[in-house]
Amino acid sequence: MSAIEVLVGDITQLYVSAIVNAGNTRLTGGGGVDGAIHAAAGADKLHEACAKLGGCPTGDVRLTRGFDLAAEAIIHAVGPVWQGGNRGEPAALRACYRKAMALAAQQGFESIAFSAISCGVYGYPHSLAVDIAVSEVMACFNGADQVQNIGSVKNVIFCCFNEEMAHLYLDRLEMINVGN
Ligand code: AR6
Repeated sequence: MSAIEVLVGDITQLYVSAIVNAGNTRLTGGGGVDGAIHAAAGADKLHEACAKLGGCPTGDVRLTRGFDLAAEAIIHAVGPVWQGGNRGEPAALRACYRKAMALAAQQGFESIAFSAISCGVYGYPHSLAVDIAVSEVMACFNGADQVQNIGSVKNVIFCCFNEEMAHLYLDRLEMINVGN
């Protein structure tokens, strides 16, 4: 049985196999959730691990250990900067979710918690980003065409920093349930 949950809280505190960071192409750390994850994981250790990866293109993901986090691993996703929606932003954001799920399955992870990639300083409209997040994860669970099988992944958490964001996820999930 697989499950999707929506939580309000600090992603750095979650006991899961992997948390998904919203990073930048240099993987150098920054503000927002990225800064919080670096601080909680141990900034020096995580910086060193990220430096070895040589960056990550937009729409892609990279893996590091979780170091001092409760989470075993960190999947660093690089979401798009919102530029109006016609510069490949939806495809790049979809790719982040799809690749994070595929990487989690490949690693044999059971639980994965996503931050709201691109929904902070990168300015992605929240409801559009939530649509993509939910539909990509659902497609993975449903084994839709061209979407990697989720294998070991049993539990997906959408970790939100506030109630408003959580409601967007819950509304979207409810719409899907009603439609089925
Ligand atoms: N736990 C869960 N969610 C959080 C936390 C936390 N501790 N802190 C913030 N959020 P952002 P982006 C939410 O700006 O838009 C960085 O500098 C936040 O409320 O962190 O992808 C990177 O280095 C928002 O909903 O990521 C990049 O340069 C969501 O996390 C750039 O920001 C993502 O907001 C990436 O920007």
